[in-house]
Amino acid sequence: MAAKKTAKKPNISADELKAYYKDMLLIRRFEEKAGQLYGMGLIGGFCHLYIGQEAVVVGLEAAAEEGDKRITTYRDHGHMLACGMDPKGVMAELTGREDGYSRGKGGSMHMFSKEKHFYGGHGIVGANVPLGAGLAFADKYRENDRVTFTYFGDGAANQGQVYETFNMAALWDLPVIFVIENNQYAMGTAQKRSTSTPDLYKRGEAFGIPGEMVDGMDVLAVKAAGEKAVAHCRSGKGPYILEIKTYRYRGHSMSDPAKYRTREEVQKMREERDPIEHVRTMLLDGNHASEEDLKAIDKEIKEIVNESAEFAKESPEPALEELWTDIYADEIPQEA
Ligand SMILES: Cc1ncc(C[n+]2csc(CCOP(=O)(O)OP(=O)(O)O)c2C)c(N)n1
Ligand SMILES: [Mg+2]
Repeated sequence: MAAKKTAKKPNISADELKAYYKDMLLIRRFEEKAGQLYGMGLIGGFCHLYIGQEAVVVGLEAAAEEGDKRITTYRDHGHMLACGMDPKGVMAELTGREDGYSRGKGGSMHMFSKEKHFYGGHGIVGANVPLGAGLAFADKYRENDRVTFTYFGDGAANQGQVYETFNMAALWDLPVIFVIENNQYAMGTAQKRSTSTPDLYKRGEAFGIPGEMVDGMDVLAVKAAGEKAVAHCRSGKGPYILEIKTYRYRGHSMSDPAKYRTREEVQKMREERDPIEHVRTMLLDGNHASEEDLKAIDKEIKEIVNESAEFAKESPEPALEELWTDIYADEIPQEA
């Protein structure tokens, strides 16, 4: 089976490029705002920011089609925004308010959207991987041509349940893309300290699952690799692995003192590999947008984010009776 490195860059229109710029900027500014609200005590509990990794989810969403599914870990705000969930509902959930996606009872790691085929938001490392294969199994069973994007980290990639899932997904040719977001750290542990064979895209070889390594700081490279993986899955050839090399700028969660890496390491990444700056430069150098155009986009995004924060602050906390709702399903769920 093929295990090739980095995809070729496709031709792209100015409008598309601007759309990716916008989508990545929305995630960046939203996460910065979430960090601020956390500092002010308006967000409690766990909160894992996605800053630095924006090109991964924006590139893959560009390769997805209506009806495709996604499931991810606790580092999930970017995934929700990229698949079109409302920033107001996400921010209201982060702040534990009634208008949040889980009515204020789920918080950062537990949001879902049936409408956008977003299946969470999971706090247990690795646990969403078999669930993702299960979603793909349902689609195979129903004989539609949907694909499931199952995201997990480099740390999760060392878990046993991942390989049990690979086996079944390959055995049954499930239409699932295993997206390993390799941000090079699992909490405070660098990948080289925890992983015997660092090329995670090769981890499917024993099961006959093809894999590819992708530059996760380049949204176009991610999109191209995503399109290839989607075509593979949709044509009935079974699962595909994308190891997407990326980097998180912030700590593992809001309570991370970040003593396991130097400031210089983070600074170097920000200065030399930032995925948003990369697209910004392409837009300006290619004369696809002026400084003024980009300023207007920045303003628009800032307004969306500020509105989401205001909305969240004004939304009430859930009523006490809500403690007793959403515990058991009232009816047997039917086809999604
Ligand atoms: C089963 C389990 N073990 C341990 C933890 C604690 N934990 C939370 S995140 C994490 C690191 C996971 O790292 P990685 O898979 O690389 O994802 P990243 O946080 O980098 O996105 C650990 C060990 C957990 N939530 N679940
Ligand atoms: Mg990681």
